[in-house]
Amino acid sequence: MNTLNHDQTSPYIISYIEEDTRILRKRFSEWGYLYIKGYIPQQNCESLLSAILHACAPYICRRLPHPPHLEGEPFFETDTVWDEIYPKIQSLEAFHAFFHQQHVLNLMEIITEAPPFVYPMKMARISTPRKIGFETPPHQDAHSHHAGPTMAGFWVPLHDVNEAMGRVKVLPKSHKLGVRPVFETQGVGGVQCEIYDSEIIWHASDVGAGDVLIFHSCTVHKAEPNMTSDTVRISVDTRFCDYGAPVFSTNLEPHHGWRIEGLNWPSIYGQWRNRQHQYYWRDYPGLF
Ligand SMILES: O=C(O)CCC(=O)C(=O)O
Repeated sequence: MNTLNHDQTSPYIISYIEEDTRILRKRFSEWGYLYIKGYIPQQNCESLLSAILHACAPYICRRLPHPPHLEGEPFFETDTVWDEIYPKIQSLEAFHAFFHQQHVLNLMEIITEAPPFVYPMKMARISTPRKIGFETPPHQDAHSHHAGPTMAGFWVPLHDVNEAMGRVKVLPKSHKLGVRPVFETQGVGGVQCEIYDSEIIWHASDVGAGDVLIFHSCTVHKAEPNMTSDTVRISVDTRFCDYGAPVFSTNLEPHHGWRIEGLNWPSIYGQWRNRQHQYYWRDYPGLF
């Protein structure tokens, strides 16, 4: 296990949507991730970010052209402020619909090699400054989502993110060593997986709104701490798999629905104008 903490960082390998599908798949299988710049149109990110910020008022504000900033005390997942604003974010139709855009499904089908199933559980990440040590620890989604090898994570920053704001780092090729032992730790999710001594080089880059990071279910990834004085980093993510692949039942719940009272699908769907993305998962054939 790597206890020396002498990590080095290299930039993400950039992929281009214009590349041949076979090349993209080969790179994903070789490195365990794909990073595509500007895949999601800026206006889609901006409109979702505005809606999320509306839900975060008065704790997080924004003075354009600056990124979101914290008003008041820092918080992280499960803190009182987070529990107050998160149900409002989860109730946004635009938040869920973001992952069902045809444009996104087309991209994910390159990886899933079959019509993709969008996990019902959608996550918004709010990384505030002055919470160092509470950032997402190194983990594999195969463990946290009880998922098989054909599941992939899909992560999108809603505004430009630099190193100080806390980027997402991936451990290249780490998916090749299977699902690792975990131990309890502080931070989002509460567990971290083992990192081996030879695993020193991580990949991360400053990213722009609408860039997409797709990672294999066994790729180890983590968040850097937010070292700014008042900037808040906001991103969204979910998981995809080939339709019919096994999906563990907890992924059909709203994120944090297990601990925030009243955060359930009827309350989330209550004010939506369109039913298309509601309960689409009910008859999913691969549930266990
Ligand atoms: O955005 C973050 O802080 C963490 C994202 C992550 O770890 C994930 O999507 O699994």
